[in-house]
Amino acid sequence: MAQLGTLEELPLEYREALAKQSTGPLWPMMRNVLPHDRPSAISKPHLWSYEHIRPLLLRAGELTPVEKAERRVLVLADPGRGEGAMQVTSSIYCGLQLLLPGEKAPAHKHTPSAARIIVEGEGAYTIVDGEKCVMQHGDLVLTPGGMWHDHGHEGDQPVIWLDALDLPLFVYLEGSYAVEGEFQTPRNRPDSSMLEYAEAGLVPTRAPGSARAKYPQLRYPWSKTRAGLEKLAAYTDRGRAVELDYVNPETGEPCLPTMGFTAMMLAAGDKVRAPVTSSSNVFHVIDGAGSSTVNGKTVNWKRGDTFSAPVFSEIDHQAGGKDPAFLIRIHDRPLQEKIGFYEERGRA
Ligand code: 1HN
Repeated sequence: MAQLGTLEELPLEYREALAKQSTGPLWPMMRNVLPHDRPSAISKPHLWSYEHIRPLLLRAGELTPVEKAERRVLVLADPGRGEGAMQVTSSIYCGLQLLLPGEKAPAHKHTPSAARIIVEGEGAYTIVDGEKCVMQHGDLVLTPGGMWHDHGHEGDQPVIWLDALDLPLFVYLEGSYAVEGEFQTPRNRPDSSMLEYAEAGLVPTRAPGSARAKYPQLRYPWSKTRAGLEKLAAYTDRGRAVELDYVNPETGEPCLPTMGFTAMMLAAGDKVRAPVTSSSNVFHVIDGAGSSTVNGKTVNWKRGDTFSAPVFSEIDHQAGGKDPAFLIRIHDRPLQEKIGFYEERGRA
């Protein structure tokens, strides 16, 4: 590659004249935005330990009533971006949210899309445009952009879940805002994962020309996901992760426009070498324990933990010795595919 000229090589008086016209030379900056062969990630891989964060979140429950927080969340901040970073990777925001028994978090809707993965506790629910989704351990519950959502808790122990949003993308686009509303009255029926989409491969019959809902399924119960992984694992070679993508059951498309969710199972003791992907990844541990090496840095993880891998990371996983491990991988492959860019590379 040609060695490009530097800023310092240019006469000061010329640089000042350029700045005065709000212009600048491309060539000294070009390699910063177009590095050779692969991007240089800003994000740093990191593990957020549930064991360590849980007591801090419960303390937030004592310090700040939900009325003063609207959403009582501890944000997972990418160490590559420093304190206060409202993102885990380039495009993904995550936070751990606490709702105490009897509490309600008021309705709002916003431009970014969100999904929640339930970490702990029973009895909470989210109402999404009138559909009441109960929240059980490992469930994925969607609140797509533009849809009203409020949370409530009818149980007797704290409930904690992981929020994932495409917020950084909307902030980047200067497109992020919310509208506040009233608590919703739920329709008196189970959510569609228990009715219309209770069985894979079957969808409700429809009259010709009648419209399909844009987001027909808002809750993906973990019990079904886990059963699906276990069945597939029985016929999957060792050394490969068993992975199932969360999709819109009517279209087969990713369940949200920009964020992808992939359930993973690692067989007990299995070592898995993941392909290098252009998507960034956030891994949340639903069950089991193990370790992963991301770009040479090893993290030991267990149930409730969350860890990140920037774009183009080299990732190896190993499940603990006696039980399989189950994780949900949050990524931005759907966004990257929409802009014609998603890429996977083999490993040496
Ligand atoms: C949001 O709406 C929720 O509805 C949680 O629970 C976290 C973080 C940033 C922006 C909106 C929720 C959020 C959020």
